[in-house]
Amino acid sequence: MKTLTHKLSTAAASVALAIAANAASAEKWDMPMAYAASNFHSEMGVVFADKVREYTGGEIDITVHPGGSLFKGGEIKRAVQTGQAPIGERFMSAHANEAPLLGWDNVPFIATNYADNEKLWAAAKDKVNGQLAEQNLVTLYTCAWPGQGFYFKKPVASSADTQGVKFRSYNTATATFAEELGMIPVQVEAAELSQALATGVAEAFISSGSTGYDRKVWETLTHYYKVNAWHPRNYVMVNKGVWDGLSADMQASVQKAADETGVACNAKSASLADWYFEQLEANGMVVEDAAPEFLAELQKIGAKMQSDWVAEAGADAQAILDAYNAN
Ligand code: PCA
Repeated sequence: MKTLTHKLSTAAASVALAIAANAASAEKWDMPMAYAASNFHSEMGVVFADKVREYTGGEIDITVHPGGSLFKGGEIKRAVQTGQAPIGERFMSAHANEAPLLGWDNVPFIATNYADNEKLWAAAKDKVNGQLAEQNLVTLYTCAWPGQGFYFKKPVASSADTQGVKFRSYNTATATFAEELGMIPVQVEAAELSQALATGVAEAFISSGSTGYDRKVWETLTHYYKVNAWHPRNYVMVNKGVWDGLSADMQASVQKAADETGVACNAKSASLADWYFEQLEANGMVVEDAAPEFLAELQKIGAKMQSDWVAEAGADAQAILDAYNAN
């Protein structure tokens, strides 16, 4: 006759077996992300992972690795394309050097608020996703950064004040912008930004209040000039082979999680934009609108960058702008 203990341990063993079987069938996905763990993009990555677990009944189990800890920002896209990581997140316009169309969200002064950025994405989405599909990537969701403005360590009223300044760029467009202002660009990942500023490798950059806050740039810099030149987007991408290997049901569950997270992430970005400026000010920085003379210079450079982008990215770029302007 079986003892109670024996019965209990048999029950425990079968539960353990069931869990093991489930775990064996669950897909474990490591998801490298480029920005700080406390950044809203990364926090939303965790929300996405939780939703995916829920909607797939635990069959896809995503572990988020923020801050470039698994793959550095600049390596994430290649890692996902080649299947070293099944899924990952990166700054889309960082890839405009390989495919100019991917700089759609980094053309100055086209979409200077969230609503227009959403409209621009609606116009760009199919073409951009088509381009990424050619690179073995499926886009799950995209999320906008707050508007981009300039950080300096002195007051700047026009390009007379920017000559020779060492400028941290994050892609080809920001490097061009800097050069047009007489600055010297050096490309640095957000994860290495504080160090680049502390060591004098860079002394200015363009970004959102978000990255200035994440990187505590008030330790080295003094001024932020609001420009809202553009709202660049991060995107969460999955390897196309991995995606095609999922059942239609699983794809739908993951896409549902992605759609919901994309909406929530953009809303969170918008709700934090002014809060970041308050934090910069609370830490001693001067935060103001760019002076009219400086802004006029930036707009002139922006117009040139827009025609350069269309020349480089071709008919698809023009079609995106036409669709955007038609709405
Ligand atoms: N922060 C990122 C990209 C855009 C932004 O606001 C960065 O500075 O790298």
